[in-house]
Amino acid sequence: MRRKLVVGNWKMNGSRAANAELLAGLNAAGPWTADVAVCAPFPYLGDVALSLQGGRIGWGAQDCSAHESGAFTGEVSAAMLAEFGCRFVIVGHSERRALHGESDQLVADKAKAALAHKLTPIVCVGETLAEREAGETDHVVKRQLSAVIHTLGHCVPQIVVAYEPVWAIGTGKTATPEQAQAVHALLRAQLHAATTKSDEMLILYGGSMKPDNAAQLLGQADIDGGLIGGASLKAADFAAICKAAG
Ligand code: 3PY
Repeated sequence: MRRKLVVGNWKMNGSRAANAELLAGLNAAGPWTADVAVCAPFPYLGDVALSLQGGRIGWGAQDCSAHESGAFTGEVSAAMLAEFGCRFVIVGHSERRALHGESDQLVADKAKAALAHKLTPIVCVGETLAEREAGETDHVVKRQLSAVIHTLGHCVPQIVVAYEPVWAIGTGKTATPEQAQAVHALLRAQLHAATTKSDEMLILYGGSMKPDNAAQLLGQADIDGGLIGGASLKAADFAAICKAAG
């Protein structure tokens, strides 16, 4: 039985005051049966750690460098995130793939760097609308996950996968539970071919998951939780999704 995981992806939102209010709201709303975490922008990780330490909500970042240290202006290493108590780091979000040109191999290298510092990489995969309409969904997500599987080898069971159809991000559109389940089952089969532990691995759904569609999505056999964008910025909405996962 896989325990569900709900992770908030705050993206480039928030302020110290707004975050404090949001986290106070979440601390007051839990506990939930599901595991819960928030992934905050880098500068806020110290504040987030202070607000959440000793509690049941974990935290993480939204990206990390594939490098250990050195002349990489603007980059943040996995070792630095670990120093701030991060448990998770999102890698390969479609916004980074599209806006920062991140390749499948770079995403895989970031996942490897995260694991080297005992962080759990949440590896995002997903197709664009054009790819879906061209019937390429399976090929695209398998290609993205394949780079990670080949790079991580026997460490693959230590990652969390997130299926985030690009056409459902920031558009208000959501994959139907059946559409999402079909891709999750495909990803599970791919993991199964790579590791005997595929049944224990978490595959999250992301892309406009909200309180009113969470229960249906989370009720699917291979959907083990959510990576939540906009709805993670409101304590009541995020808490409702965490409750639906329980
Ligand atoms: C969204 O739901 O918009 C996301 O991108 C979650 O990562």
